[in-house]
Amino acid sequence: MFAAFCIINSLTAVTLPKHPSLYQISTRPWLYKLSQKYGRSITKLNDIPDSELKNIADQGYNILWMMGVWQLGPAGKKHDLADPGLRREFDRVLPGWTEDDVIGSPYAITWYTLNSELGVMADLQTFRRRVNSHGMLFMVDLVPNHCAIDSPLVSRFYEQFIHVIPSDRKPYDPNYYMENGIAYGRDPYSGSWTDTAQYNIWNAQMQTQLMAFLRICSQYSDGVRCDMAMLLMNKVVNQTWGYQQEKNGYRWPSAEFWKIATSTIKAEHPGFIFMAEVYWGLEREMIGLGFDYMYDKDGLYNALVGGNLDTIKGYIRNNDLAPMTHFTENHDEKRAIAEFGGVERAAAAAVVSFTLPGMKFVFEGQEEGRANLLKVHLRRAADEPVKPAVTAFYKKLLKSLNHTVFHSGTWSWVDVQSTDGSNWRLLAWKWKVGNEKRLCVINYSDQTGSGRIVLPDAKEKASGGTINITDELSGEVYNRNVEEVVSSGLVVSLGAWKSHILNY
Ligand SMILES: *[C@@H]1O[C@H](CO)[C@@H](O)[C@H](O)[C@H]1NC(C)=O
Ligand SMILES: *[C@@H]1O[C@H](CO)[C@@H](O)[C@H](O)[C@H]1NC(C)=O
Ligand SMILES: *[C@@H]1O[C@H](CO)[C@@H](O)[C@H](O)[C@H]1NC(C)=O
Ligand SMILES: CC(=O)N[C@H]1CO[C@H](CO)[C@@H](O)[C@@H]1O
Repeated sequence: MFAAFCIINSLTAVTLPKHPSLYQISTRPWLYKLSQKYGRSITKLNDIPDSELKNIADQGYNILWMMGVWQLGPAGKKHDLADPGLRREFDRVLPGWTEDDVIGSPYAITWYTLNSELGVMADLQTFRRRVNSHGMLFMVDLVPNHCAIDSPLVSRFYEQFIHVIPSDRKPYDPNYYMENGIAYGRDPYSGSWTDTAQYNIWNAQMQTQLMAFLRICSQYSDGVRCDMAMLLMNKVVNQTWGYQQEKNGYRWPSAEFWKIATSTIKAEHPGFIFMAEVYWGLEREMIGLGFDYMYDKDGLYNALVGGNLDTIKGYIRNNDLAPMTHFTENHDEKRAIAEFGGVERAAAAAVVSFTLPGMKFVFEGQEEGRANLLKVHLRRAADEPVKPAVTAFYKKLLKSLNHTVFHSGTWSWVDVQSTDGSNWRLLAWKWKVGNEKRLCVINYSDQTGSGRIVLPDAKEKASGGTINITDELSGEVYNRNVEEVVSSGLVVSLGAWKSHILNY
């Protein structure tokens, strides 16, 4: 969709490859973790040691998404402490939690100014330049559907929010409305998010306000991750709030907000990245609205969680995956090890997800094998040891992925032929750029799978009738007869949930 480009604002020109890698950090919990690690208080962006940023960059990431940098109000934390459902969840995920552990959801933003715990706006600019100086782009959040209930917008601009209709009488339904009649944020399928107030994107002043927030993001970062982006599509607004809109005299707008917003910002900041959190099969419609990357949850993630190989193969073969962002975990999902039921299967899911076209998306802690949930309302997850086997696996995987062939090469599906009838268990594809080739084979099943893979381009690096094929995940080298590999094929056999990334 776009070739490598330069970000004009950054001190160092940063180029983004076609298939980039993104690292997500939950900012305040990460600072808490760093404080423990260094044995001193690290609460400001300015306090973050440069070695930490260098270490992330060295692993090959192109984008650093610092989740939760914007200003919050006291109402969020107060809400979390008062909510019996949340308190029960805190008991479950963080036994022995204290009030200090509750930090308020970063998705209940009062204003787009740096969270005062983290510093002042100038520090955000400095931090962005530090991230850029390590060769990474800097991404922040835009929460376009709602703000915190204690945002100054709520008390000043009633009409910019979805609110009660003229025939409603006090007290308003507390499941949907604040006392003043403004609706809590929600999507068409869930209950209200009672720490937030629902924007009315069909109100012209609200559109102007949201553009102003987006412009702040575009002046202080290189891209935004747009929370629940599809909630602003006119058809979704009508699905959720059609009744209120009609009774309050709002008409379905002729244009989509995102279409205007993305084109305006991209004209001002060429190369600015829009990433959408999006579900419900609406992913591809976001492309037309100007988004560069879409969450691949309903497609790949759910297929991998489900585990049906026909579904997985069908999805991979029948869709253009380049505009999608692939993850096995993020702050909204369980940790991969918990969701996929173990280290082995989570590793197989990671190899599948990160060797496909599109963006590779890793959540901080994943590469340490964390299994305990880090809830957005809390500053820490329950303690658990780092899993050395997972750390070693990610070290090898990230090293292998940190190559032009995966970032800018050409991807193609590869057929696995039968040797003993178990070839259906294996997924295979390859990447190629110039003479660099990688064959990825994943046994995404719970039993050994074998098959033959014909590699017509294996002769390029052969000598003396043989070729060395190196598995970048295990380090093992297979010396094979090249004629055989080219004609009848390379025989591969993988144990349950095992993978190869073969360099040949
Ligand atoms: C929009 O919502 C209203 C109220 O629920 C409904 O009557 C109308 O049919 C919806 N419009 C469309 C095009 O779906
Ligand atoms: C990733 O590639 C960069 C640039 O080639 C290099 O500096 C860095 O050490 C690599 N990291 C790993 C883990 O291989
Ligand atoms: C394969 O690796 C071995 C051991 O490093 C080396 O001696 C041999 O020349 C290599 N063969 C090819 C075809 O590269
Ligand atoms: C190449 C490879 O990984 N082979 C493995 C195939 O699966 C069997 C059974 O789990 C293992 O013993 C092999 O090492």
